[in-house]
Amino acid sequence: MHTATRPADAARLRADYYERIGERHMTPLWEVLGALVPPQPRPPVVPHLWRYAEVRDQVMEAGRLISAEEAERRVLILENPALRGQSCITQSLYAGLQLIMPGEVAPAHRHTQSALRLVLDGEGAYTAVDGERTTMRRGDFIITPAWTWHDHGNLGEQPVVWLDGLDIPIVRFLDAGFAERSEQHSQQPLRPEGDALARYGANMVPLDYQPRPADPTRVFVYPFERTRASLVGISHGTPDAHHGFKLRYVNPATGASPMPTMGAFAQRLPAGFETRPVRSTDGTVHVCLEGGGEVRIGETDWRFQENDVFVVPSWQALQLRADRDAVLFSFSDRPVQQALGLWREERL
Ligand code: GTQ
Repeated sequence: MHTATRPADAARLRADYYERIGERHMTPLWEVLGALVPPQPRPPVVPHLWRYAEVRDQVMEAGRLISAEEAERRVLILENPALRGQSCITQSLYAGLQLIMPGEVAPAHRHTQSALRLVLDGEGAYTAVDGERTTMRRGDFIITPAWTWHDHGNLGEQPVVWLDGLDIPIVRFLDAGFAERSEQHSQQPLRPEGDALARYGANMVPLDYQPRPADPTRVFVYPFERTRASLVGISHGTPDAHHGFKLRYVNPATGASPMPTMGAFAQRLPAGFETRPVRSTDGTVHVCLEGGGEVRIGETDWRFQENDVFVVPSWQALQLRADRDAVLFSFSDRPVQQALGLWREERL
């Protein structure tokens, strides 16, 4: 005869069972399935905005506490408030503010992590990538693809600060990180400044250059002057309701993102323009380069101005309003998601 198990007994039986299978390093899927396969993204990440005017003094203070030499890279990591201690701004992206003082060198090294820089404050610094230097000017977007040698230096008289964006969490997740320091403290220039841009960044490439689809671009600087001119050049007619006037940076030889793991974007919002809410699966870091306004992420509103950095978690609606003509830079893991067939966007 069938006897119904009382709920309390059932719970005890299960708890006992979980404990016994646990001893063999097994656990029941049915307790976690909803969290493992959620109906839509539920990132642990929270939206956040770092006001440059509020953090600048503390960034400069690092310049008195440690040298670039000793630090190797003198950077304040922008940690997502919900992921403290994990050195990341979203689950897949790292961001930080790097400072280099006049006369300093951040020594040459290379790693399998890809890096991008967005120059924010000060003049006179350079980044060298595989033997070529580029002078860092405000708004310039500079890349150091995986395994390229890079060092930074400051030949000017002002402290220079830029935003670093790296795919550190992706490489960590994949356990695919390698790094090494160069014997050359500061790379000996092999080519004059501007060589890569002339060869690969002027709608032409060398005759025998045949990049593979996922190769990073040899163009390692996208000067802000050019980006800005393009944004102004497309600012006739009606802005896109969700994005304003927005372009994505590409590897000019392939049309793919400049580096395989991170995509980057520049957008212009005319004064008074308000975007309609849009959400996408790529959590995104934004930087205000010009102007200012208001940003709404999910339910939170912030005012932003020049050099402020904010992070939008996956699948949270983003809405922007410009008080003054605004130019924003942003980056995300979109190319990874697109390569895997995962990327989605919803225009609300
Ligand atoms: O400039 O090479 O923010 O290696 C973190 C790791 C910057 C860099 C970072 C790095 C760098």
